[in-house]
Amino acid sequence: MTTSPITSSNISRNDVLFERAKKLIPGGVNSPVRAFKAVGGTPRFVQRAQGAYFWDADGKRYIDYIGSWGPMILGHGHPAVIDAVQKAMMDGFSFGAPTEREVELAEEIVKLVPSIEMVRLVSSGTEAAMSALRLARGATSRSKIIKFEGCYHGHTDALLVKAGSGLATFGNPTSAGVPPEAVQHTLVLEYNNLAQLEECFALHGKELACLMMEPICGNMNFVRATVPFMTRCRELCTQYGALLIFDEVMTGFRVALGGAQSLYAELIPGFKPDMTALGKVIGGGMPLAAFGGSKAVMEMLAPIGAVYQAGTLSGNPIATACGLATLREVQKPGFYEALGERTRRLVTGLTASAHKSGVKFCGDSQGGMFGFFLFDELPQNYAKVMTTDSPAFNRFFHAMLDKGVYYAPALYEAGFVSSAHTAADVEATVDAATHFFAGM
Ligand code: HOZ
Repeated sequence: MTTSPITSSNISRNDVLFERAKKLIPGGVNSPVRAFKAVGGTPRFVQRAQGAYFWDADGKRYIDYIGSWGPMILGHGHPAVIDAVQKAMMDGFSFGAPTEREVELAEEIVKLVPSIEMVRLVSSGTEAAMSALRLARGATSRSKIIKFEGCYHGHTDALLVKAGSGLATFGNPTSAGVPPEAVQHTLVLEYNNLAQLEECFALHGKELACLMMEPICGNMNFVRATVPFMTRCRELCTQYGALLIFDEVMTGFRVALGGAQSLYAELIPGFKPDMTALGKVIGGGMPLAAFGGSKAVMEMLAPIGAVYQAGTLSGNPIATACGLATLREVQKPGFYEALGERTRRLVTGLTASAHKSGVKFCGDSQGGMFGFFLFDELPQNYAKVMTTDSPAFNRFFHAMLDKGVYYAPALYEAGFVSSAHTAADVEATVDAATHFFAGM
């Protein structure tokens, strides 16, 4: 590894690296939200990570509430995962031919997510959502799609409109470079707005290939679809022959073993989506994602069906080993109960501490995923999330960063707790926030 010359010990190595990076990599980062553009300051360059922590280029330790934006549900460097990856690595990196591990991972996914009868492995959440969309269009021979404002489904052209996550942070309703033709079939509705949903189906229902949604939206911080809204999404899709696609890239194996769909199935009798996009946790930190659904729909994919989809690194042997080891750990008894309890304690602790200082604050969590807002009550849609006092959020972010607590550097992103986070980590986080709230 080459090191930059540092002439004074006062110069942060994060700053040095950021300057170097900016000369070569647009914005100095390989994914925009990492750049700290919304919150200001210098991104932390990660040197190494273990358990619930990572250390930056200056050797400072942080309690990590991003966990690679979701995948690290076991924390960093879990021994069972390291072992599986090391063994897989010795057998070869990539073959471009099928392996037994892909079959094993498919078996695990099908076992854990009842709506999925068949699955295809891909390399990123963007690819999973893009492929699910193409398959839905192929399966229905229709073009129009519904997406919701604030939901982010990766950076496929047709879905890159009024999206949350990095796009929201940069204040763009949609990206430059997306031709109007690419989004002409994309109907964008307000999340949790029943009247708009009814009206849209009444007008376009018979032309709709699918409705794609994040059931718990982690790209406008943390906003749940209400049960009546979800019920109507399902009913209307069934009535008009459109496919209901759940983007569970964030929520899959994160909010519950069966994903967010298992939670809605507990509340809505017989509920299941038609297709699901998965990512993050199923790769355990390696580039792996998937999309799946009923056998009838999935068999429309090449090489059996007419919908083309492919990838050189799809089902990569090391990534599948990492994902399999991760999925085996999360199935251990009590895993989600303990994770959910720890995450709840974080959110209730922060809320109580803010309220003690008279600061408006509310939060929500499910399993190991959480969000919080500087509001009195939880928002239900993107327009409300957009009214957040972002300078106050940014001050909170930096105060926490100084104290070694790493939250997402953007108010539109959910946070993640891993099984490696201890009660002491949560307590230290709440203590750090208490100081900030007291001075607010
Ligand atoms: N799209 C991710 C946040 N929702 C960001 C991924 C990254 O920057 O690593």
